[in-house]
Amino acid sequence: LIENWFSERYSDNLQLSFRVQDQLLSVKTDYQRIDLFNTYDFGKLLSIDGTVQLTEKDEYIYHEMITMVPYYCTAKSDSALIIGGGDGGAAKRLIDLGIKRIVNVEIDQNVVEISRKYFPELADSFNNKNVELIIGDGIKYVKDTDESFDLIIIDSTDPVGPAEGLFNKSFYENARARLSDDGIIVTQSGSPYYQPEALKMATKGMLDVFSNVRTYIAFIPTYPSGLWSFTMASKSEIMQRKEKVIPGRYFNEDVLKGSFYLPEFVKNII
Ligand code: AG3
Repeated sequence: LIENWFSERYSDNLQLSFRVQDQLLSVKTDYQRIDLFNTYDFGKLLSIDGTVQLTEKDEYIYHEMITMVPYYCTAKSDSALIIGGGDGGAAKRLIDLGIKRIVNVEIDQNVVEISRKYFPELADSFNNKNVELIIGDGIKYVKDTDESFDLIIIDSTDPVGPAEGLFNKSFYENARARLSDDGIIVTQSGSPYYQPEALKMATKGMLDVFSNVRTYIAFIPTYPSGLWSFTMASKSEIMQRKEKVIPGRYFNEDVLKGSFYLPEFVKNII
């Protein structure tokens, strides 16, 4: 933190900086370093290992897109598993979508505690009767559980450090075994511009295990380049649900269709 600016480094020669009022917290946990800032333009900002995870102002874009797109692409979604997502933002949208059984497996208890204190509107989802919060390793959880889910949502950090094991064939194989026949698994897959390897890893890993894999994109101003990718997969053909689309703040019927239309350079990665 230099002169009250927090910066996320994209490369040796480029970073995005947020001017901050103050730093609220900095902790080194067993898994990662977590920092929290009060920024001028985006409200509270949570970073993990120097990378922006969420801000108060634009978290809705990421959280709507990682939940609502796959939701409207499944025939039914009675149950969902979230891996990561310790802030509660993804669980919150799944509750709003009416999903009755939500299991959220977060590896780092500190993320949950910090969110409870600083992002209570998000973490409040962990008090909902439909949500079961498990502090544990998602990779191990998909191996050990015998429950199956209509939606599996991987709301992880970038594929370096603790989240690396969430982007490979062996993880996707175990996750597939926990997915119902028409279910969908989705992962955040990085910035196509600055992190093409993340998108490549997710696509390749899912294609190793699933016959249907689709990439979609969203505009997220606080993430590297602003252009963000998500990759989803299913055992069965992916089709839009026959149900009226209820808009969020970013997501709507047009976004549901349009987010699958990819720029040529993105198509060339996958
Ligand atoms: N998880 C995805 C964050 C990835 C951001 N990467 C980066 N800034 N380099 C977000 C957690 C919100 N639930």
